[in-house]
Amino acid sequence: MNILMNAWSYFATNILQQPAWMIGLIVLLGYVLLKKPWYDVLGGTIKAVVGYMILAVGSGGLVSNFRPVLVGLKDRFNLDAMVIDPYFGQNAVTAGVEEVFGKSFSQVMMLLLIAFIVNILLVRFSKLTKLRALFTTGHVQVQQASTAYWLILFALPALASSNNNTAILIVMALVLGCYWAVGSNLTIKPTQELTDGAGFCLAHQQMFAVALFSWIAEKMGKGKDGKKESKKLEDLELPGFMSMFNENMVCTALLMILFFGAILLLLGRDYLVEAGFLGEKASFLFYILTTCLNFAVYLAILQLGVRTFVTELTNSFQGIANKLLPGSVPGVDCAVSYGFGSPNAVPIGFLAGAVGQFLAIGALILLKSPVLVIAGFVPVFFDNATIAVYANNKGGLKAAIILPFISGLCQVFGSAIIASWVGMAAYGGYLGMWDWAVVWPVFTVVMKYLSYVGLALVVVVLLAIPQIQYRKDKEGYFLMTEDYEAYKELKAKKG
Ligand code: ASC
Repeated sequence: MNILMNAWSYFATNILQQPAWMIGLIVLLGYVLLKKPWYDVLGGTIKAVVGYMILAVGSGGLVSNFRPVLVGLKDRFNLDAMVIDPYFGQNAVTAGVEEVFGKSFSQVMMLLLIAFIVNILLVRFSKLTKLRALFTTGHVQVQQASTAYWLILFALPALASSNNNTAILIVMALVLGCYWAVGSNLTIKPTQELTDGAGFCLAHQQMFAVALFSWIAEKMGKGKDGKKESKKLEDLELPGFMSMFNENMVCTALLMILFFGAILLLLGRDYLVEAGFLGEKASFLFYILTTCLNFAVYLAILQLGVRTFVTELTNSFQGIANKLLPGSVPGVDCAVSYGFGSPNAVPIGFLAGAVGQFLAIGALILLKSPVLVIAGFVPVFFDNATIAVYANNKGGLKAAIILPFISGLCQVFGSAIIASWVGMAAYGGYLGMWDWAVVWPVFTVVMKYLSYVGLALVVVVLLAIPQIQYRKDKEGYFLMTEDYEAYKELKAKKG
C-alpha cells in the first residue's frame, strides 16, 4: 500500500499537477499507440512539453506582473476584503479546512485522483454516457478539488462528521468527476467551431460559461431574419488612426496603458516604492509604460506556446482516441483558445470583464456588504478574455463586449455570496472563476437543502446534459470530433 501511495504521490506532484508534463505524457502515449518511429515520438513529446512550458511562461508572467497591481488596491486603501483568485482560494482552503471541518488538506489530493478516474471511466464508456472530454489541466484540478472539498463538506455535514474518509471521497469525486467530464464536453462544439476542428476542448474554470455565452452570442449575432448580422472583430475595418488597433500588439499595449496606467496612478508612486515595486529613484512614467507593455509581451509568448504544442497534442491524441478512449478529445487550458479567432478579443474581453467586476465591487461597497471583494487577475483576465474569444466567434464585437461584462458582474456577486455563506471569505480568498461563482454555488444550495437527494440530483442533471446534446444531433455529435470536415459537410447539407 505504501509503495502505491508513494508512486501516486510522485506521479501527482511531478506529472498530474504539472500540465506541461501531463501533456507530454499524453503525446508520448498517443504517438506510441500510433506506432510512430521513436524519433517522432521523442521529437513530438519534446515539442509538446516545451510548447506548454512557453505557454506557462506567458500566462505565469501575466499573473505575476498584474496580480500584485490589483491586490495592491486592497493594501493601498486599507480594505478588509477577500481576493477572488484561484491561488487565494486554495490558500483559504489550506488555512481553514482543518479549523472549520476538522479535516486534513491531504485528502484533497485523493479526491483529485478519484475524480480523475471518474472522468476517465465516463469517457471510456462514451457510447453510454456520451461524454468525450478528458481533463488534463492538473493545476486547475488541484484548485477545484480544494474548493469542491470545502463546498461539499459544508453542504453535507453528515459527511464532515463521518470517519469513513474513503466513502466521503468517493461521494465527492462523483460530483467533481461528473463536472469535469460534462463541463469540458460542453465546450467541444464551440471550440471545434472556433478552431475549425483543431480537436481539443477546454478543461478549465469557465466551461459552463463558454457553453452558455457561446449560445447567447449566437442568438445576439443573428438579425431578425435569422441571418448572421454582426461583424466579428477580425472582419472590422477600422478607419483612419483607428486602424492601428487592427494590430494586436498595438491594441493590447494601448488598452493596457489606459487600464493599468490608471490603476498604477491611483496606487501612486509612494505606495509602489514602499511596496517594493518601484526603485526609489526610478522613473514613474517609464515604470508604468514598461509594466503595461509587458502585457503585450506575455500575450505574444503565450500565443507562441499554443502554436508550438497544439498540433502535436491533437495529432498524437488520435492514438488515444483510436485505441484507449474512443472518440475522446483532450481538454486543455483556456489560454490555448487565445491562439485562435481574433487576438483582439483577448484585451477587449478583459477590459469589459474588469468594468463589470469594478461596478459590482462598487455596488458591494455602496450596499455596505459584509464581504468586500478585490478583483483577482486570474478570473478577471482568463475567464473574460476566453468568453470574449468565443463570443466574438459567434456574435461579433457586441457579444465580445457585453457578455464578458455580464460575466464580471457574476464573478463578483456570485463569489461574495457563496464565500460568505460557506465561511471561506473569512480566510481571505475564493476561487472566483465563473463556474465557481455561478454553477457550483447552485450545486451547493441544492446539496445543502436536499442533502444526499440533492447530491444525487446534481449528478443526474449533470449526466443528463450530454444525453440531451446527443439527442439533439445524433448524426453530428460524435462526427464533430472524429472527422470535422465530414461534420461540416453534414451541416452544410442540412443548411
Ligand atoms: C487558472 C489558474 C491559472 C491560470 C492559467 C491560465 O485558473 O490557476 O494559473 O488560470 O491556467 O493559463
